[in-house]
Order: sequence, then structure tokens, then C-alpha cells
Amino acid sequence: MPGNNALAVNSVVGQHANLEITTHGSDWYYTVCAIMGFATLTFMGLAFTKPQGHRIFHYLTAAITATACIAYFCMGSNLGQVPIQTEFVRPGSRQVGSAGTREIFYVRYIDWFITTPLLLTDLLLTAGIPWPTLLAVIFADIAMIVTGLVGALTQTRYKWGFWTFGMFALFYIIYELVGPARRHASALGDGPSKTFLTCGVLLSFLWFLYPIAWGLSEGGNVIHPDSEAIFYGVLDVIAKPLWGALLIWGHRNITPQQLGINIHDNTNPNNPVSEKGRGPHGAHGGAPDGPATTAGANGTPATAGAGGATV
Ligand code: RET
Repeated sequence: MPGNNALAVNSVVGQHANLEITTHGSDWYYTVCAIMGFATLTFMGLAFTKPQGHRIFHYLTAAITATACIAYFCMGSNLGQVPIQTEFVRPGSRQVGSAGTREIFYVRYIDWFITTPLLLTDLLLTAGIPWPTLLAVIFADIAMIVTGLVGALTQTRYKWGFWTFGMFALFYIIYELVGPARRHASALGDGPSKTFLTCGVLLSFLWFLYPIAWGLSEGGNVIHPDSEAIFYGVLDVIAKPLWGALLIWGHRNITPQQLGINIHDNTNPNNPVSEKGRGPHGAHGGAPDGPATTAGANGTPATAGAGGATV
């Protein structure tokens, strides 16, 4: 059986750096690709055990691992990368030798650009945060990822300027989590608040390790691309499939309605919206329920009439 031939096959694609992953790095990236694929199938399988109106966290989390699965396929194949002149050449280093150019996986940032906003949405919906705050946090997150990418592609010491902007963005995100989001979550009661705390603490800890990995890899050129693969890979496996499993587990007894999320599902008899349609107002002989009918039924003013809710 032929082994992993990806590096040889794809050596014809694009330009290559002095310092690249070896077959070990490639094998590891493919392993993470498989873990992400398995997690995606599991989350989708679990989604189908729920009514459609209760699948939002399953779908969000499956989208995260599906995106990562493709990104890791790309990196395992030594694609989605570009050689960049390093700021620091380290002739005495056992890890990086005197390599002048290092391969930078820009595809990593495309993955994060898609997945980190989804991770934050997962967490902040659990806290029942007002949507304008969610948008502000996602903006900071996008700024963080883009500055990380531009910094990684920058060849001079100005790359650290971008890293610094990214750190400010990260601090803002963490501030929103430990302050406002935590208060909103605790107002929602035991279930949501416990799930938010577990996932929030883990996320805050993990996310601070990413800029350290960046400093040792794309930034400082201290560790070999194979070690970079392990560092980011381990972080991503914890931050995506494991974190996602914890979140979905936490949601087993929480309904979206409890979090203030309104999802219409007219085909599900257990959905409160359809139930109203079949409720006491159903006695109107199946006529389309409108606010006027509802109000006229027993002389009481219509509140959220069935007609209003099913529109
Ligand atoms: C960069 C460099 C610029 C400064 C900062 C960074 C932070 C990155 C983070 C990434 C998180 C990724 C996750 C991915 C997958 O699940 C861009 C490395 C602060 C926090 C969680």
C-alpha cells in the first residue's frame, strides 16, 4: 500500500518554502481532518433526533467542524499555503535551522474567518445576549482573524503591529464574555447559565493560546511547521469538536424559546405556535384565524392571537 504521497504530488503546485511540513505533519493534519469529519456526522445525526425548531446549536456546531474538516484536508495536502520570508532567521535552531522562507497556511485563517463567528454565536445565543452585542463581538472577532492573517503574511517587524491589534480585539471579546454575557446567562436560570459558564471558561482559556502559537510559528519562526501543526491541531480539536460536544450536551434540556430565540415550525405538533392553532380558537370551524376573530370570540381583547403567531 502506498503511504502518504501528498507532499510529492502537490510539490508541483505553487511555490514552496525552505521550511515546510514533513510527512509527519501531513499525517497529523489528515488525522485532524478525519476527527472533524466524524464530529460533523455525529452532530448532524444528533440534529435529526430533534424537531427542526430545536436544531440550531447542532447545525451551528456541525458547520464549524465541517469547515475545519475541509481546511485540514487542504493543509494535510500541503495546499492553501504560501512561502513568506521570515523576520528571524535562526541558524543555531534545531527546529527551524537557517531557513529563509517559511510556509504560511493562509487557509487556516479562512477556516477561522468562518468558524470563530459561529463559535461565538453558539456561545452568545446560549447567554441570550441582545443581538447588537453579538454583532459587535463578531466584528471584533473578524478584525482579530484578519489582522492575524495580514500579520502572518507580513515579512517585516510590522507583523507585530497587526498582532497587537488582534490582541486588543481578543481582549474586547473576552470582556464581553466575562461581563455582560455572563450576567445575561445567569438571568436565564440554571441550565443556560451552567452551560454558558463551562463553555465560556474553556473558550476564554483556549483562545489565549492561539496568539502564543502564532508568536512561535508565523510570528517568531521559533518552531518547525510540524510542531505548529500539532500546536494548532490540538487547540482546534479541543475548541471545535470537544467544545461543541460540551455545548450540545449542555443544551439537552434547554429549549430555544427559553433563550428568547423564536423559531417557527408549523409542521411540528409540539411547537407552541401550531398548538395555538389547534387550541380553543380551533373551534372557529377552521376559518383562518385573524386577530379580529380571536378578539371577537369571547369579548376579551386579543393578545398574541393564533392568527398573529402563525403569519
Ligand atoms: C491570532 C493572531 C493575532 C492575534 C490573535 C490571534 C487569535 C486567534 C484566535 C483564534 C481562534 C481560533 C479558533 C479556531 C477554531 O476553532 C489571529 C492568532 C489574538 C483566538 C477558536
